[in-house]
Amino acid sequence: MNTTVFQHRRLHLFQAMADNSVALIASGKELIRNRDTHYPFRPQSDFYFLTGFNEPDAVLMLSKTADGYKSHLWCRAKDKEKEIWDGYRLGVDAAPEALGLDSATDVVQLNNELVTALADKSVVYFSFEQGELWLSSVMSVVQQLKRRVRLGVSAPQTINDLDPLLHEQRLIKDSAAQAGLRQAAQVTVAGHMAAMQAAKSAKVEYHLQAALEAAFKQQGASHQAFNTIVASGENACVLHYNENNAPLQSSNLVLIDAGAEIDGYAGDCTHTFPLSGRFSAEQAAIYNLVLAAQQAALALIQPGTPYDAPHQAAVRVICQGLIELGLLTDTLENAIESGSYKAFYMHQTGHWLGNDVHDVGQYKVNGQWRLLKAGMALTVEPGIYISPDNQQVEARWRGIGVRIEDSVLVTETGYECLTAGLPRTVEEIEAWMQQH
Ligand SMILES: [Mn+2]
Repeated sequence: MNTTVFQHRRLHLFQAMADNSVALIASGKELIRNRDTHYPFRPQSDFYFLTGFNEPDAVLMLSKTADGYKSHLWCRAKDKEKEIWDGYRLGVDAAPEALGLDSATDVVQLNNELVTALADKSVVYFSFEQGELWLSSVMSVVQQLKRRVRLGVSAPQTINDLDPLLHEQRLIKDSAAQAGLRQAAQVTVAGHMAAMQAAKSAKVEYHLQAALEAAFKQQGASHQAFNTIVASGENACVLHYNENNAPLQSSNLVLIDAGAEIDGYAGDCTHTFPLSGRFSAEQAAIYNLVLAAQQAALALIQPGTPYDAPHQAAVRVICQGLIELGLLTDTLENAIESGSYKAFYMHQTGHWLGNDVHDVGQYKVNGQWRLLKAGMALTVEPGIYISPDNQQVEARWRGIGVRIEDSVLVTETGYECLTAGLPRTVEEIEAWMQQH
């Protein structure tokens, strides 16, 4: 493994840490699914971001003192017997060189060795999001150190949240993160293409899921970045639908929201298309309106734009369009002001994207929407969902749900669409499905 990227990231974090401080970052534990069967393990993103190390039961410690910066890892020791059953372990001896760290010891020593590690330090950082993991063990170490005060030992006086420091760093993607997101997005697009290709023969929603996820796996995805949504017809009006088991009807649209995770980076893309290969007039009208809203939002993606502005632009286009189609009886300004459009569009237009599909980083700073900056990655995903129970609209509109989502990277001059390559207009989709 090339450790340069991770060493550089750790250096960046060291520089942001207080003098005479220690940061603790855990990879996480394997979770039991039932009896002796586990969920697939995936390390905590913060840990993986700083180490590139994939094993459970590991803890990274960054220690910043007058003597300099030191990186230490607690990890599982080699164990021939356990490795026969559960697989390879890097082990304590190989870890420092393999991961570019100063030292490593057996994770069973963690609690003992923490006492020495925290002695005479002023500040301890850990993720407050994972506070329950750390609070009691760190406080127990602090108490042990306080009892040694007569020996001239001092205990840390401050416990700080690591999340703001590390998550601001993760928010601005370095070149390795940008490359990772690009790759995850390309695999994600290939999966969506495979699902479109499968539409001709698919009988049930999960047939499309199988084609999509097979393409992900074929191209090296380690996981789905989140549970795949394959929502045909009115199921598209359930935002996080993932039963994916309804029989397909050719007169319906299908909304597929899915992303491949590859090398710790998430893809995220939503595509909506007609199973028959042809949009009905109503389906095309809603689709075109969502696409226009997405284009209005995308047009604002550039450094200096407030985070919320693309959402406001999408809302305005959707309100105007719903009024013109007779779906919303309201004035434009009143629809926006009162939020009456939320019967059709009830979510935000996007989120940060990175190691996590809903990635870390503040959306507001000092109560103001933050300004977009080169290196940020986000999704742009407006939608319209007409409930099958909506008695306010003509029956021909009910049960139509459309979302169009792309992942973008903010550049110095605008944005790069990471999920480009899917047919996106009504004409492009119909032509593509004719050809395939
Ligand atoms: Mn999304």
